[in-house]
Order: sequence, then structure tokens, then C-alpha cells
Amino acid sequence: DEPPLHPRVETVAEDIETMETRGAATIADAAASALVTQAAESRAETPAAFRGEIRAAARTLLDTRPTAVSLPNALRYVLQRMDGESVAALRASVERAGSSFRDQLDRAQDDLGEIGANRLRDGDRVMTHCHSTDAVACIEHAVQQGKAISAVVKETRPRKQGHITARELRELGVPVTLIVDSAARRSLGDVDHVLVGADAIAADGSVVNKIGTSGLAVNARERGTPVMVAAQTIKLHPDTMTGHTVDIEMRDESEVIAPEDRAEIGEITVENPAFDVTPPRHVDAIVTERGQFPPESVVTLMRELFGEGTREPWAE
Ligand code: RUB
Repeated sequence: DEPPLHPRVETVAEDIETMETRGAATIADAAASALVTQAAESRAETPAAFRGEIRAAARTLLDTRPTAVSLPNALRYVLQRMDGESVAALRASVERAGSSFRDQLDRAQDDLGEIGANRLRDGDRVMTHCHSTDAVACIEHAVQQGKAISAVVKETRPRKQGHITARELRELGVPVTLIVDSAARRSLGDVDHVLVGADAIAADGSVVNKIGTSGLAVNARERGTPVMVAAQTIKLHPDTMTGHTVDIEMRDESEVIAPEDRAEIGEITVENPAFDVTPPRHVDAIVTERGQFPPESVVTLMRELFGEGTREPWAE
């Protein structure tokens, strides 16, 4: 029997699954806060029962979406710091870990934004894909430094996260041109950078991000437009150091085609992969809160942060 979960854990899990809560950093933040709620409201009477509840909550959160590694990284951060001989001590440790994780997440994004902004010059035009809070942070800092930045924002089918980016950039005072995804190559000649976020970064420097990123990067390379990936170190995927590949989420076909249109076409297969993998040779720089890295060198940072491997603290 699974231990009782606080309703907020179920709600957060459902919001991640339905993409009400989306984007790698936001997902990590929500997951950490759900563990804190579970800890704060737990009625467990023994340390073992308490630990069981927190691990079960972590498994429920983990099962929502497979690609953004910030989710397991957030859960691992909190669970590895769960410590104590009593329920009260355990509770305090989870609350402390959850809140320090969330503080670090904010700080990392801010530091990353400052570092990324240094790559952007006054008057630069940036092309974005999907919606990444890490990428927006770079533009926000550049604007705060007094640089005039404009943006070409890709719509990002099928979920149109480009609309979120367009709104946020507009609110920063950045002039925005919205384009459909297939217009990207045509517009690449007019931009100085491609700037995207990441859901996961593998040990070889491959970047896993919203579907369409890899094609964009190939086109950018052909045009000589530099590709910059804004990704806090919680996007580094520890399992890839031991050869694991990153699981690419396949989403429902209803995001791509309405049931009535599909019925009219007849028997076809619809595929809806949510992410793709951009090889390191198409990426110029990965910007983290720890500095900028050529993709091939992130493995050094990963070794420093994770050692040679990781445990799975949510296992029963
Ligand atoms: C979001 C996406 C974003 C990364 C980085 O995909 O691909 O580029 O998650 O975002 P989805 P952030 O909309 O399917 O979750 O920089 O905010 O972590």
C-alpha cells in the first residue's frame, strides 16, 4: 500500500502532467515545494512512516513527465538531505532542503542571466524557441544593462509556448516579432543569436530541448548564427555519465490534430514527440550559473557536481 499523500502533491503532479505547470525550472520548483507541503502536513507517527511518505510523494511527482531532468534532480536534492531520528527532525530537514533548493534555483537563474547577458550586445536581435525562464533571464539582464535587444519568437507548435515568451519579452520592453516555426530559417539571416533553454544536458554536451530545437540549430550553423543554450546546472543529467540516454516524452496526438480532422483524413499515424536532441557540434555555448561552457566540456562540471553516478533516493 502506498502511504497517504497530501492532496497538494496530487495537484502539483497533475498540473505538471497536464502542463499547467511547465518548463524545466518551474517544474523543479513546484516539485520541491510539494515535498515541503507533504512534510509540513504529514500525520506520520514514526520516522519510517514519514520517510515512506516523502519517498512516495517523490515517486508520484517523478512519474509525471519523463524528459526534464530538473525534476529528478530537485527530488534528489531534497531526499538526500532528509535526515533525523524523529518525525520532527525529519520534517525540519525536508523543509530546510526544499526551501534552500528553491532559493538556489532563483539565485542560479539570476547569476546565469547575468552571465548570458554578457554575450548579447547593444542592438542584438535574438531568436527564441519555446519558453525558457533561463533564456528569458539572459535577455532580461541584457535589458537591465541598458542594451537594446529585439526578438524573433518562434511560435512553437503544437503548444505555442512562443506566446508566453512573446508576452514576457514584450513586458520587458523588447520589440517582438512572432513567426511560425517553419519561417525560422528565412529569419535566421536577420538575427545575431539563437537563444534556447534546455530540459536536459547530456554528458557529451548534447542538448535536449523542445522539439524543433535541433533543426533550428542545424539551420543556424549553416547561416553562421551562434546558438546559445541557457541552462542552470540542475539541467545536467547525471545518468548520462554512465551511458543512459534521455527519455523523450511522446505526447497525445490531440495536441497535433483535432479528432474530426483526423477522422476525415482516415487511417494515419500521428506522432508527437515533445523534445529532441541537439548534438554538441551545433551548440556554441552552454550558459550556466557557474559560467559559460563549450558543450564538450560540461562533463567536467558534471563530475564535479555529481561524482561518478547517482543513487535513487525515492526507491522504497
Ligand atoms: C519547455 C522547454 C524549455 C525548457 C527550459 O518544454 O522545452 O525550453 O524546459 O525551460 P515544455 P526553463 O513546455 O514541454 O515543458 O528555462 O524555464 O527551465
